[in-house]
Order: sequence, then C-alpha cells, then structure tokens
Amino acid sequence: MQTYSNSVYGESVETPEHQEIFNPATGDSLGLAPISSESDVGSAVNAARKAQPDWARTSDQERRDAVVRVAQVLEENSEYLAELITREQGKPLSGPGSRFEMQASVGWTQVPAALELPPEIVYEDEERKDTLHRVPLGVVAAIAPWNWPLMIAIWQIIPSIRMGNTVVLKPSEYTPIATLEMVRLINQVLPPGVLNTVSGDGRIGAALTSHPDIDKIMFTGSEATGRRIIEASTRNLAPITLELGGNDAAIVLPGTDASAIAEGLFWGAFLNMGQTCACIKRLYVHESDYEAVVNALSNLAQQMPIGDGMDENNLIGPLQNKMQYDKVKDLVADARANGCEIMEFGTVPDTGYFLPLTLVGNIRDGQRLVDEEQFGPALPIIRYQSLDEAVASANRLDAGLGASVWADDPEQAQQVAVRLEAGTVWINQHGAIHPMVPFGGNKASGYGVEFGLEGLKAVTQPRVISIKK
Ligand code: TXE
Repeated sequence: MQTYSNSVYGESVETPEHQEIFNPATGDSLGLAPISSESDVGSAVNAARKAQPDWARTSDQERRDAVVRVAQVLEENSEYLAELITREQGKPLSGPGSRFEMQASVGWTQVPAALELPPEIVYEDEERKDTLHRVPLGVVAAIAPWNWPLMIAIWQIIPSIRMGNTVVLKPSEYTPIATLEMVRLINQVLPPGVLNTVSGDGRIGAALTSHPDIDKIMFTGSEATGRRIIEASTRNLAPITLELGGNDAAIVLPGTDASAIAEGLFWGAFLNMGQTCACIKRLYVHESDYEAVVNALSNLAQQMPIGDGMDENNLIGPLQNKMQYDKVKDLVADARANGCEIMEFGTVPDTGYFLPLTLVGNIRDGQRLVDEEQFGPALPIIRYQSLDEAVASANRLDAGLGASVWADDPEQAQQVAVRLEAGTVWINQHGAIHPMVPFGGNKASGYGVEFGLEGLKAVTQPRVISIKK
C-alpha cells in the first residue's frame, strides 16, 4: 500500500501515524496519508519562518517566474492529479469535474503571476510625498476543505507566495493525498521552505492556526470552524481571510423562459454534487413559472449519468464522505416527513456514497432543507408570489456568500440584484468565479476577499514611506 508524506523544507517527511483513505465511489483503498503531531506543526512553521526572509528578498520578477513554473508543473501533471482527485474526492474526470478543477488550478496560478501591485503614491504636495508599499506578512497558515481540494489550496498558496510570504498548508483530513502529491510536485520548482504541509484533522488545524509564529490565516470551511479559528488567532493576532460557505438563493423573475436558463440553474445547483460553497442551495420561482422550471430541471436531471467518475461517461459522482452523505439524506428525510414532494433522478450504484439528484417541491422557508446548508444534490424549489417576498426570503438567513437573479431582461434582473445581501450576485449565471474578480462573503459567510488585486493585497501589509521634501 502506498504511503504518502508531508513536505517540510523541501524534504519528504514521514510521520509515525497514518490514516487510510478510501475512494468514495468504490470503497477501494487509496493508500496511507500522514497524520502530523503538534511538534510536526512546529517544525513546519519553523521551516516556513526560516525560508521567509530570503523569499521576501527575491525580486518581484523572480517570484512571478517561480509562480509561472508552478503553473507549468500543474499543467504537465494535470492528468495524474485529476485522476487522484477523482479517486479521492469523487468528482468525475469529465464535465465540470476533476480535469476542470486542474484547468482552474492552472488559471488561478497564471493570473496572480501576471498581476502587479506596485508602490502607490497616496499623497503628495510641496512639503511631502507618501508612498504605500505592500510588503509580505510572513508565514501563512492555509486550511483547506475537501470539496475542491486542489483548487482551493491553490487559491490560498499562490497569492501568498507571489507576494513574498511562505506557507504551511493543511489539507482536509478527508482529501489529503491529491493535495500532498500536488505540493510534492510544486516543490520541485520552489526553494525549500516556501511551501510546507502538515496533515491531520481539526486538532492539527488548531495547532497550526494558534501557533504564535503564524502571520496570516487563510481558511475555507464551515462557520463553526471559522469561529474557532478567530478564537485561535488571539494567540498570534494573525489577520484572517474566512470563506465560510453559504446558502445561496437564486430568484427566477416572473415570465423567464425556463428552457433558456435550465442548464445554468442545473449546474449552478449540482456542480460537484452540490458540494460547492457558491452553489444554488435555494431556488425561488414565481408561482406562474414553477411547473415550467421544475419540468426543465427534471428533464436535465434524468439525463445525467451517475457513477464512478473514472468512467468518462459519468457526469455525476458520489458525495465525498459519510458525514456529508448522512447530512444530505437526513435533510431530505426531514423534507419528506414534512410532506414535501421529493423528485429523485438517476440510477444510483450500490457501492459508495451515491445519492440521486433530488428536486424538492412543495417546500417553504423555515424547513430544514431550505434553512440549513445541505452541501449536496438536493435542491429545494420554493414558489413565490411577489418579488418583494422573494427578496425578503433570499435575505432572511445569516449566510451571504452568493446569490443570483435569472431573467430574460438582464436590466430588470439588475434592479433585483442590488437588493440581495451577498458578496457576489450573479445574473443569469451562478458561481461564475474568475481569477481577476474579487470573491468573498457577507454576513456569516465570512470576511475578506480572494482573487485579483484585492486578493493579493489580502496577503500583504501596507507600509507607508513618508518623505519630507
Ligand atoms: O468542515 P470543517 P467539515 C461546510 C459544509 C459541510 C460542513 C462541515 O456544510 O457539511 O461545512 O464540513 C479544518 N482549527 N463546508 O467538517 O470542519 C479541517 O481539518 C483549524 C463548506 O469538513 O470546517 C479542514 O481542513 N482547522 C465549505 C477544514 O478545517 C480546523 C467547505 C474544513 O473543515 C479546525 C467544506 C480547527 N479547530 C465544508 N477544525 C466551503 N466553504 O466551501 C477543523 N479544521
């Protein structure tokens, strides 16, 4: 059985403890992932600390070149890593699956390499000149989730190293192997200590985020863990970028052509089996269009091949883990028990954590499947009578990551979009993130933004040089 290891200061580091990782589609063993100890966390942070001053002293151009080399490594190893993602995480190779995740990882590496954040004159008169420089923070702790394990790790790693920080990354305990392999490959083109890993569950995440030598925390995960990380950061005062998932509402405006929007709505809700932070998790449809929208989504759902993602014909895979599988099943069972209409599509294999694609009708605000983040392939479709009521429904929860408005007329949609409380409101698309466009949550979905120039600023601190003339 293959044993995987952490990377610290450019070396492969063994741990005495391991956990076996299984394919969520087949139950097959993938190998042994390391479990770090708290002293391993200290060693990884020390390695990152040791490497940081020299890395920060390299020129901007050298760091850009290094990030370009990382993009090349990702491209060259795309198929190997995509297959590992499919076996470990479950998303299929095809469609918006693991090959797509690798393409996105390459794109989110190339774009920060191309961006510039030069010093900015913020004030000047006859007597003084004040220039704002962006300097690295130091050592970044990156805590990654299991839904898009490589892409989200890249979101955390690349801006950090591009701006002169060094990184200690902890992948999710559900999906460590593909991420550790990616880091092993990337480290062939980075100086020792710039990118290090530790592995394990929340205990190791807590040891990392509370370490006194951490200068910045990047976190994507649950709200509960986000709150723990804020508490942990009182030990190091590290600023945090917190991306805490959401419960995104989509509103279809009255009279919208259902066939024109069905595919966008479908993938908006079922991308990665719904295990995506900015997926449509509540769909609000005017009562006059309800049947047309449900029919259009049902037609698409029943055509989707479900199964092991290593088979290139499959477009829908399993849930990633038992915790998530049980959670989605429980929310659907609750809806069923409360008289909702459960519409299930697809033939589900006997092995693994597969669930049918599920549309849930005759459901209202206040029911658990609407109010709790399902993070899975079960979409509640709620009828509304007036737009004011739909907007109030969309805004009534604490979550505020994304939202979307769907309409034949984008101008009309815009008038509704500005009323929605979310970090991004999409029109006639959902979850359409882009490496140049800042992305982050409002309300309980977190704070801080990733991507683009704003994302680069978030891994730096301002330093003003003020000259008397
Ligand atoms: O998340 P956790 P889980 C949501 C989704 C899901 C729920 C629970 O609704 O059902 O969260 O998933 C690390 N200090 N999202 O339990 O625990 C952990 O090891 C530091 C939405 O997997 O938040 C992992 O690496 N780190 C989300 C990471 O935090 C800690 C993606 C995320 O795990 C820690 C994933 C601690 N005290 C789940 N405890 C999104 N925003 O897309 C755990 N971790």
